[in-house]
Amino acid sequence: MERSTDRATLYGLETAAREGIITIWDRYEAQLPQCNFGLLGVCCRMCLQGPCRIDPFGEGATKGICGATADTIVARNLARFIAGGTAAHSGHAKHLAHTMLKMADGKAPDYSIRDEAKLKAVAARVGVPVDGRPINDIARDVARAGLLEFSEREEPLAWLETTVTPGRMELFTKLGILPMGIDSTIAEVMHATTYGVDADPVNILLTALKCSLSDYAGMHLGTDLSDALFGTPTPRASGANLGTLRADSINVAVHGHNPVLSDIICEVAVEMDGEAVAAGAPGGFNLVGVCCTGMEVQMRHGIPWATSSLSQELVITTGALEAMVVDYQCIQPSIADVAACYHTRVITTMSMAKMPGATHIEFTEEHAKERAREILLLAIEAYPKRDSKRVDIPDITSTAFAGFSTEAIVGALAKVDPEDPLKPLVDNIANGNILGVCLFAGCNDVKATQDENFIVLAKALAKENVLLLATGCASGAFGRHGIFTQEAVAEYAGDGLKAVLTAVGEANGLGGPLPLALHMGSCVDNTRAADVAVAVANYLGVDLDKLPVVATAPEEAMEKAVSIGTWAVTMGLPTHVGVVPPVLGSAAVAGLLTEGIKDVTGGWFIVEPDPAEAAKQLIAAIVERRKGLNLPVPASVAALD
Ligand code: BF8
Ligand code: SF4
Repeated sequence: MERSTDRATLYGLETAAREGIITIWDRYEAQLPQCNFGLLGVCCRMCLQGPCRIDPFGEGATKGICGATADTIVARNLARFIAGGTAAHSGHAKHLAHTMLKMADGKAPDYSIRDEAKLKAVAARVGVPVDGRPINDIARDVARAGLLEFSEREEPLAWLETTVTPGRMELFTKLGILPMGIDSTIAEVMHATTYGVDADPVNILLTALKCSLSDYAGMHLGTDLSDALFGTPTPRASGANLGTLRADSINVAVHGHNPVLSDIICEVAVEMDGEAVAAGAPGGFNLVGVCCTGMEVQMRHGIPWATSSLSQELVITTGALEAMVVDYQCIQPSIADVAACYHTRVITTMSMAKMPGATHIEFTEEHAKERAREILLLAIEAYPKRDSKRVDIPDITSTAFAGFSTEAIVGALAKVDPEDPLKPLVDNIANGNILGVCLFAGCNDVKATQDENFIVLAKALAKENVLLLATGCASGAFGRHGIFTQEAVAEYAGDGLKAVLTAVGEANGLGGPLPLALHMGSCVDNTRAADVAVAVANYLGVDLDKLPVVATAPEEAMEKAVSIGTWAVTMGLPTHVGVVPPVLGSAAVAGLLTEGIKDVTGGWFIVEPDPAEAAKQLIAAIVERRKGLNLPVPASVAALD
């Protein structure tokens, strides 16, 4: 199997091999063959009498020591995966709520409300009084309302109830999966799946769906608070890929997820640029992003994005990186080992995310700029130790348009129809110029050739006039392969999609189309796409499970991607995954996720590693939805059936 389709990654891998650096791909190969019990999800380690494993062929043990079946074990493992993803996303949101609260109380002087309109809109939505109040008072109440989402309450989560369709709320109530607290739902999954509690796979899956709705609410909260604190993104051009590192600059990578750190680093790097020049780097500081925090600063500041989680080690093997500053999530512990072979400083910043071999500078909101300054001084200190003979930056960069928040998309549509902004989108879906909408999300996974599934799928769907939205590492794949450009529209879009993107782009003074896909932000920002779908559903007066909207995580890897995929299905969307999740050890669980659930939520999982085949199945799902709404199906698409 090829390791990547990205030229810069392949270039970096050659450098790594030459330098004797071990990367994630080498470690993956060293793990092969991986344990089939684990791959099938039938290994249980939930008590000390185990580990137990079930023989999927029915020849060995058919039950664990306690009597748990493969169905129970697979469902329990999946539920805990989803709880892990939920904890990560909502922990990120909780962090932002604390930041906002400290800011409102005057304890975090380096933060402010940069988007008052967004804060007020969120406040009004969740029932916080707005009129005539000082902005910090509104912020304090919104932050407190956000924190209240975590513990057990008597009413449904505000960030769920006020952001989904009425039909979904009715369904969640009917199914008994309405979460009453984010942390309490995570705890409920842990309780239900511990020794001797829930053995019914269907019931376990329902608890898992409930948890995924907490994930959704936590993510929505995270995006809302980030926008209020740091600004709601607006479209802007930036660069993508490893070629965005500069030999003449002090290169600092911000890596992880939360803009609480990376946004301040951006600000302080500008203030300290003269010091970087004085240290001998004519280009001053050059900040680049890695993973989702990279997306946060790309969306808001146009900071170039260097690479995604899978290829993070290769930012260091350019030999030109002075510091990799990390917060949390998707950070490989191996980066400290790779950095040890260079002059690069790895700087951890969060008390919950430390790493042997790294320097820890605790980042506190009370002293944000001061800490950012300390961090950047370490980068300046590292710069003279750079070995210029080992600098090997691949000269590979693509242009990437980013910044398509929901507000930005609605704003762009308003240039076409100021009275009724959603109308141009809805009309073009109705007339078939846009066949449907597909949200691309999720990771790169070392088990798939990097970016291949993303790009094959994107081209196949765009050709059939599917509007493409992207977040997280999907945005990474699209960015480095030139999908976020106007040129890609000419090359890959079907005629209907091309016409719509061009009409909207021209109405917005772009002198051409919008990019082929709309970069909506980091992984946590997936609810921006849900907001667009909910707005369209409410506009049409139908529920989400009727819309020709699908989702895909074609190279998913992390627990977070599984929890997102699960809420997408719970919201009623057909959702593709390209890496087979560990559920095949239970035909019952696999069947429920890919078929049975369709009758419950309207959504279902499509598990298909072949991207060309996945494209056909996603188009078929869109066509089925169009027929359900009595919308025309173009003959060319009908012929694909
Ligand atoms: O949260 S897409 S590899 S970087 S988990 Fe991680 Fe997956 Fe990337 Fe962002 Ni999301
Ligand atoms: Fe084995 Fe049951 Fe313990 Fe799991 S919970 S390890 S199946 S005895």
